[in-house]
Amino acid sequence: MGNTTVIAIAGPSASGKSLFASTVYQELVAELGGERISVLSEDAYYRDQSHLAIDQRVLTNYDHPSAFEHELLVEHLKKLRAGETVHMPQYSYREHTRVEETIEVTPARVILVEGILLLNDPALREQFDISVFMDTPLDICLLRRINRDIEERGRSLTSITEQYENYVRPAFFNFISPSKNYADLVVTRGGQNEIAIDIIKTKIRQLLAE
Ligand code: UZR
Ligand code: MG
Repeated sequence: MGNTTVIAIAGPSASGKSLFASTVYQELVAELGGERISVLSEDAYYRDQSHLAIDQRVLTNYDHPSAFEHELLVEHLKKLRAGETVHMPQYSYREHTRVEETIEVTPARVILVEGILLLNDPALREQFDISVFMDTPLDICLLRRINRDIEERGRSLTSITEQYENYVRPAFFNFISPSKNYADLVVTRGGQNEIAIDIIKTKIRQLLAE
């Protein structure tokens, strides 16, 4: 598709998607410079909820496709392909809404996008040239999620286990796991799979050399 290659990295919550994407990105930037690669995160496209009170915001099911403004992500990918700069929203997990500031993302030869429900949406799938799925075992994801959400997202153990049973686990079986069928590449273990990271880096180097 055109002169832009979009690589999607999908998979369950806390499976290592962000780590995988940022490792690929940072290692390639150190090697080749940053102008020809950009990274987008599906989480940044959680819908704005600033019109709701905070005790209302926590009631949202963040693991359901409707929680994301996928239309905006599709629009941004199309603009980037057309050579336009976009302003990616920024999301606060503590406030459960977007913050005022946005991040400028410039068009690039290779765009990495990471998020839980990317491969579930047909309109988004059309935008992806290469799709990767992090097939990290669910128990490992849960352990990582407990540590991360306490340390980085200001959660209590009770809120994590409640969310997990009510939303995260069902979403895995209903939406995330079936979307694995759309992946070109399935990565075991997640963000620390060095061979998989190397394969994607090799592919990107090849694209940039064309
Ligand atoms: P990753 N999420 C929150 O906990 N709060 C929010 O305001 C928005 C999202 C969680 C969301 C999902 N779920 O499982 C996870 N819940 O962020 C996706 N409940 O992010 O892929 O980095 O784990
Ligand atoms: Mg993440």
